[in-house]
Amino acid sequence: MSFYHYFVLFTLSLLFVLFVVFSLYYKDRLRDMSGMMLSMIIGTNIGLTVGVLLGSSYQGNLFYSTIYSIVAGVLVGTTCGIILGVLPLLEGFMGGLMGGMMGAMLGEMLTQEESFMIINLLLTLSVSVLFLFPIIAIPSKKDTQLQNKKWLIKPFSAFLFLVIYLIIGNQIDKGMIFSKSEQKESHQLEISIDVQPLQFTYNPSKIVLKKGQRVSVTLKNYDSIEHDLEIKNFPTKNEITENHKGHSIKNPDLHLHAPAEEQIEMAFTPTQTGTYEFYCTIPGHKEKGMVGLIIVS
Ligand SMILES: [Cu+2]
Repeated sequence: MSFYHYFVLFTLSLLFVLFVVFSLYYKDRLRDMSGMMLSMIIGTNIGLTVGVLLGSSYQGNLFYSTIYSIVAGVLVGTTCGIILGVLPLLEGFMGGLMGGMMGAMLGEMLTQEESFMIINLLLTLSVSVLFLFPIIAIPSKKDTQLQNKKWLIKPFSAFLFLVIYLIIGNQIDKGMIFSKSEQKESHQLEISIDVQPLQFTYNPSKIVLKKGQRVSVTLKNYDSIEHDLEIKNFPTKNEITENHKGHSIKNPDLHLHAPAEEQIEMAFTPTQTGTYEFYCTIPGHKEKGMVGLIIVS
């Protein structure tokens, strides 16, 4: 989860509290239809926002993003509905259900960047709903007094505050993502394995890697015949983990093939701890000593 996720979740929680407070404050002055509309918009909007957020962050896991966003939408929608009446309750429930489903599907189809834009839009909509409460409520004596005062400045400053709030939320996140990717780059491990002429050994033959740390392995073949390096059942992140150079091998998990007096490089990220054996697949080479160990800790 990036900072932006926390920012959005914090904003949503804050909105949830505000929706409840507003519902309690205005419940006696809202007609059934008004309450239905409000809880429907609130449920749908929250469901959509959480759905887009989760759908884009957990791509390929539509089931969980759908369930979680429905729960969020239904929770917020029905809570406001309970306060406002039976029909608003049903409307809030259905709104949350539909918003969660649609949001998760939409998020699944979007990249993170695109989803952030949609989320900002949905957050703006959710905040706007807060202003709907006083607008559609039956006016009280206190309100008519208030409306005569600088009514224009209030929505304008609220809008300005919202825009600045969202921009800050986005900017801080961009800064965080940038520094994170820089860290990742500099933390890549570089390992080089030599094969000297007529030696039939890997140098070094024991390599220690860290789980989750990207590593770049270079196989340097100084011999006048070809050599390779293969590891069976080696769990890595889905990156290119084969470098055949015209060599055909049945689905190895990791394969590096270096023709005579050439070197070959490959980067991957080990995903499981354990000890793995690597060896040369050229007939006879393993037996002559072309074996080594990779320890992932
Ligand atoms: Cu070999």
